[in-house]
Amino acid sequence: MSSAPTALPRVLSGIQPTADSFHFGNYLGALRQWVSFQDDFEPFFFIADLHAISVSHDPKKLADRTLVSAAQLIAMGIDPERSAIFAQSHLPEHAELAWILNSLTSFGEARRMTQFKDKSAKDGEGSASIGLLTYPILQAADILLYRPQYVPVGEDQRQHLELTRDLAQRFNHRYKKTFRLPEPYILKSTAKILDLQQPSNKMSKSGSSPNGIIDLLDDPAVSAKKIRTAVTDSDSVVRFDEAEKPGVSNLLTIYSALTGRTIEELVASYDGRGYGDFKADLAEVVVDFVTPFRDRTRELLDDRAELDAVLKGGAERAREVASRTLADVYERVGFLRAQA
Ligand code: ATP
Ligand code: LTN
Repeated sequence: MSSAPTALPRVLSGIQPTADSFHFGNYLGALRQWVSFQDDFEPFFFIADLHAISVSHDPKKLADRTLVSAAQLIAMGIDPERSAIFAQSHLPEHAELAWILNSLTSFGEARRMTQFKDKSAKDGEGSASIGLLTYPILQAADILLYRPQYVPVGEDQRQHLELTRDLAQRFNHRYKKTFRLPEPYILKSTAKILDLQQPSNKMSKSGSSPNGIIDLLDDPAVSAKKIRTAVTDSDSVVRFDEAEKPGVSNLLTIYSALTGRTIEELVASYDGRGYGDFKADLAEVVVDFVTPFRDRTRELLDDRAELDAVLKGGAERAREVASRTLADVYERVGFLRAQA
């Protein structure tokens, strides 16, 4: 069985269940790398439902979105036999370690995080939740509990990974070496997929307009139309130039990532052909990718008992590791040991 002890280095990552579907930014920026890490690492992948409530959320949708997230992970190739797939809220260890790390983090350090600044600017910092402020500290706990070597994420998470390393070092220094310093794994070419309508911004569940984001579970015909109407520029030359042609370059990045064809090859094959053909072909590539993905996700959602079993098994495997790390931490911090 895959739950047998293994000497492989670990990989860990998480994603929030903040929407009804993942999008191409999530997939190309992070999730695809999760899939390929399964071969040579012991993988832990979780749905960050505790993080999802740090901004306003609909409690009636959270559980369903957690299940849809798990189904999508499996549909894209995360194999429950090899990877522990679990819901963050099923392991109290995450919140427990977060509390301890809260006590090691300064207020100024948390407040400087770009994501906090961006997300709290919307309604004013004074009304942002403390959960949004301490979000990266919970993320550090998520990671450090498993002592992973790599954390595959998109570019927007780099700063949170740096804080995680700082906190690990601080704890190791103040108490005793306990945590491994994790390395972010950020694939440069797809680290930041852009909004199709506003290619100055990243594609995002919370920030993109409906036409700027391609959801993996969207109707494929709708996704095709979004590609065909993506913002480009007026010179009609297919060329990769992120500064001058961010819209076209973003489409080239997506095209190349989905087909394995290099950017140079694509640029050469659309030489002199204009944007119409280019967008129509990419639309087809996207449809061919999302159609089986959507069908598989639906099939998985039809077997609720099986999904529950996957999450239960994943949580058990995760707990074996997380509870051991947390016990070390409690001992090192100096808490009185509870008697059995
Ligand atoms: P939200 O807008 O609600 O913050 P999000 O769309 O940014 O959500 P997350 O759940 O925060 O999605 O991110 C999941 C993973 O996807 C992270 O590793 C993140 O770095 C990556 N990611 C998100 N958006 C992009 C993007 N546009 N390009 C590349 N990677 C991305
Ligand atoms: N903040 C991450 C989600 C996340 C995560 C983690 C990623 C929560 N905990 C631990 C990697 C490791 C995001 O993608 N927005």
